[in-house]
Formats: sequence, structure tokens, C-alpha cells
Amino acid sequence: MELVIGNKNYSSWSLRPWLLLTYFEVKFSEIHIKLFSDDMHDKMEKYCPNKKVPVLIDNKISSNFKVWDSLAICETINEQYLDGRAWPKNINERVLARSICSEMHAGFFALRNELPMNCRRKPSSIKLTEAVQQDISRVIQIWLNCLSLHNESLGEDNNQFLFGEFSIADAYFMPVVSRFNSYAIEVPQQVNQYINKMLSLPAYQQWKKAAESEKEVIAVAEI
Ligand SMILES: N[C@@H](CCC(=O)N[C@@H](CS)C(=O)NCC(=O)O)C(=O)O
Repeated sequence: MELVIGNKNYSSWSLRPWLLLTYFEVKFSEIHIKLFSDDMHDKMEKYCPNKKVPVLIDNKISSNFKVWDSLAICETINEQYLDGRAWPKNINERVLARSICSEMHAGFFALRNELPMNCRRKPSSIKLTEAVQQDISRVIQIWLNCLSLHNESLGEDNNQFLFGEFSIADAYFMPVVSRFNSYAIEVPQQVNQYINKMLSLPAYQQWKKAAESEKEVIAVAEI
């Protein structure tokens, strides 16, 4: 199985399925496309039906099996390799997890444009517009709501993923966690605990290390 991904420092959509596969130790290899490089279009032509990354290629499932778009890829990994355990077991939590992933996938334009993922950025704050502040508030509201489901008493040991166990929802919000860290966004203590937990995941550390060793600098928002 191969996952076609962009630059690890910038490609937030690539990070989502990559983290899911890596967290659950599903074996795969990577095909890299350097975004906005000279050969990007030729490689996209070859691997990416939608001319975007990520794309999952899995000839074990069937010949020329390709899935594009991060959410469709996460769903496919969950179905084909994880026996459904990457969504919460409880139906109410599962629909909530699906809803917040879809909301992330279809919105948060100000957050994506104004705070582009840049894993190796030394954390520091920037001036936030009203639009991005609204997106940030909504993310915090989502996280607090999810975290409250499994954190009955908010003691220090209650350091859970969004739905207790790691799920697609955590993989989906990993790039937002990275952005909140890079741009030193102020958050409530419980959210800060979640952010630190996510940043210290070995799978994210592995991604970040690779991002740090990439040399190119891309001056484009929302990639
Ligand atoms: N909705 C898509 C978005 C994919 C996307 O925009 N990928 C960016 C890189 S993170 C890309 O390939 N950009 C290149 C381009 O648009 O030419 C997904 O969820 O996978």
C-alpha cells in the first residue's frame, strides 16, 4: 500500500491519513510529491485523479485501487485495515466524530488560510483577524465538548483523546493542533493538555522530524 503525500512541513491534508496509518502501525510506503515544484504536475498526473495529495494506492485490494481525498482515505483505511476501530464504538460519539471531521473538511477557511500548517515554525503569535478568531473559538468549543465526554472529573490524569481512544477525529484535528502550537494560540487548560498529548505522539514526532529535514520554503497559504 502506498500513500501519496506532499511536503510534510506544509501538507495538512496529507498528515491526516498518514497519522492514522502510522498510529495504528498499518504498513505502507510513501510516494512524495513536492508541492509547487517543477515536476509536481507530472507526478500528480500519474498518481492523483484529483490533482491533489493525499491519495491512497492499494493494489492488494484490487488492481489500480486508488482513493483520493483525506476523509475518503481515512474511511477506507478504517474499513479495510482497522475493522472499524478508528471511529468511536458508541453510535452517538461516532456521529459526533463524523460530524466534526466533515465540518473540518468543509470549513474553517480563515484558519486554513491565515494560519497555514508549518510544523517547523518556532512558536510565536501573529495578529488574528475576527474571522480566524471565530474559527479558533469553534475549534475550542468542539474539543471541549468531545473531551468532556470521557473526562468526568477534570483531574490531571484525565488526559484523553477526543473520544477517549485515538480515532479519525484526532488524526483529522492533528494539523489544527500543530497550527495552534505554531501560532501560540491561547487555549483553556484542558485543551492545552490535549494539544500537548497530540504533539508528543510518537507518530507526530516522526512526521515533524521529517518536516524539519525538508529544505524547501513555500510562501503559499492553505496547502
Ligand atoms: N479535500 C482534499 C484537499 C487536498 C488538498 O488541497 N491538498 C493540497 C496539499 S495539502 C494539494 O494537493 N494542493 C495542490 C494543488 O491544489 O495544486 C483532501 O481532503 O484530501
